[in-house]
Amino acid sequence: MFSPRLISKLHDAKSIVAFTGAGMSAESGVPTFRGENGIWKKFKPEELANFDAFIRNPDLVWEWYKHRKQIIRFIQPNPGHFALAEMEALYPKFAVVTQNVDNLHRRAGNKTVYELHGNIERNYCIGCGTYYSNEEILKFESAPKCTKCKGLIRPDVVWFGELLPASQWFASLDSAEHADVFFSIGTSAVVHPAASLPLLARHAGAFVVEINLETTELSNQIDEFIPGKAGEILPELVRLLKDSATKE
Ligand code: BJW
Ligand code: ZN
Repeated sequence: MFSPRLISKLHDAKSIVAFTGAGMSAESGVPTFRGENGIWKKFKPEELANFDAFIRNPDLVWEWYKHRKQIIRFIQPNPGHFALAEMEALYPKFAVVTQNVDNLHRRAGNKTVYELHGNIERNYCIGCGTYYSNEEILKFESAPKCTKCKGLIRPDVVWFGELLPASQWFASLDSAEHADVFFSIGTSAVVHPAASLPLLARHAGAFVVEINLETTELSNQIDEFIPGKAGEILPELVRLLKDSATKE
């Protein structure tokens, strides 16, 4: 499953980046966005994942996020997440750069996690910026309002047309530019600017590996494509790395 070239690159590597998308959490039971089982088969992204849609129909957007928040509350990290947490301990520099908003990488134990599209467990008032936890607002049937200024409360996620959080973006850029091996895992790599990171890393010298159930636009522009489930491939890879470390 793993080429000798990849194993040798991982053996020599000092700095690793795992860039993840919705496919990373699919085996935990979080629906992906696109494709056959994608959540956007049922809802159009332009109706829900942008600020204008929220202002036009806050209750509909709230209903959609409430549904997803409730899914995320009751799921667990999968073996792929735990494998990335184990991998972090094997390298001097290791960063998870995630497009996911589900917080599963931190829950699995990864310490350096950059969240490019926010975090669905946080919410803030669009009027005064006060933060609210899910516990405080999940009881509401319709879009919750701020207790201080009556402004609408939105999830702290990045919608289309919005800028990515600057600190997370620049830290991700920096880690991509300095990565020896860069994994792109479970993402269709169509949403920019996040999707530019794998090729940016490659141009900066990283060995770029994609793990996905199916090929993407990225697949023929990188060093190695590994077909299959992240939750199966990553634990196998970590087992191999640990075995080779103990034999040295
Ligand atoms: C498995 C698996 C298993 C399944 N194992 N694999 C042209 C060029 C550049 C940019 C643009 C452009 N036109 C428009 C834009 C801007 C836009 C954009 O990129 N649009 C494209 C769709 C064209 N980008 C933006 O608007 C961004 N902001 C921005 O650019 O700011 C500058 C700006 C300012 C003002 C005006 C214009 C620009 C913001 C993007 C925000 C994205 N937000 C979302 C929603 C987050 C909140 C929420 O969760 O509700 O983020 S959209 C959605 O897509 C979500 C995801 O993070 C993101 C990426 O999806 P991902 O993770 O790749 O999931 P899928 O479902 O697509 O793929 C899953 C993959 O997993 C598949 O490949 C499966 O095969 C695989 N898989 N099971 C391994 N077990
Ligand atoms: Zn407020």
